[in-house]
Amino acid sequence: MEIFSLTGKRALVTGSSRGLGLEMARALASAGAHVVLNGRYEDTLRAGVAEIEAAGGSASISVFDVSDEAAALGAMDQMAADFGGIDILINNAGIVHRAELKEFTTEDYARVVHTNLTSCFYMARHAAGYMTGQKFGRIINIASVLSVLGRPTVPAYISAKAGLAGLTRGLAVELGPDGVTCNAIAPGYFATELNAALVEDPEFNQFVCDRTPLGRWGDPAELGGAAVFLASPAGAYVNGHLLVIDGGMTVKL
Ligand code: GCO
Repeated sequence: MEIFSLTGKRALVTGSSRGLGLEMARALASAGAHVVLNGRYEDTLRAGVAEIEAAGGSASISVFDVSDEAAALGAMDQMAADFGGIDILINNAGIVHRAELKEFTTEDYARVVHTNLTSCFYMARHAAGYMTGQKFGRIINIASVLSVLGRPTVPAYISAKAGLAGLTRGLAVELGPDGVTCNAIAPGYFATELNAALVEDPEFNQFVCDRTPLGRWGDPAELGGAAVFLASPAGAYVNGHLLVIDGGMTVKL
């Protein structure tokens, strides 16, 4: 459908060798975008490209660690040089560290905030340079239900994701006048590798199923449509929004 078409668009999805990132990359490619997959390991990225190409899509790889600013910005310059610009940036790469507060070190806190929040800031700042020049751009930050909720053992993750919701608003108002929108997607509990330990924990698994009105974990593929919507003409007037995709978890008392 035309309003959901991404034909001709060039997208970078960070952390897209697996999980939510790979599913969003797949969805953007099926809507017609050329998608640059990013991660730290070339082999897994190549496998992702092969899957996308087998489905008739267009994709390539860019190997870098988002926590390395120089490498990340250099890779973005390379992408812009290779494809003539950058239209869509999905800041998806993220890590989690779980520990009781008394054992949670300042180094671990800083590492999570750097990867999950600060890297999104400099990726967006650099992408915005290309996007404002062409008067078109879509920045999509992958936040979390933990942008607005809390739970024990993940204080750095919560801080970073709450900050990302704020960063989204800041960028939305600053870049809007130049035709660039910035929105966030806040996933609930999805059965990804990042959450493998939680899925395998019978008590946590039960908690997620009881707490979620739909009664189950999210399937990573269920995030793709939202990414396409926000990047496509259908989402042209959506700016600064936090789109919660959580099976109803955050509206349940
Ligand atoms: C956790 C999880 C979360 C999820 C997700 C929740 O420990 O609670 O790892 O961080 O990944 O972001 O929506």
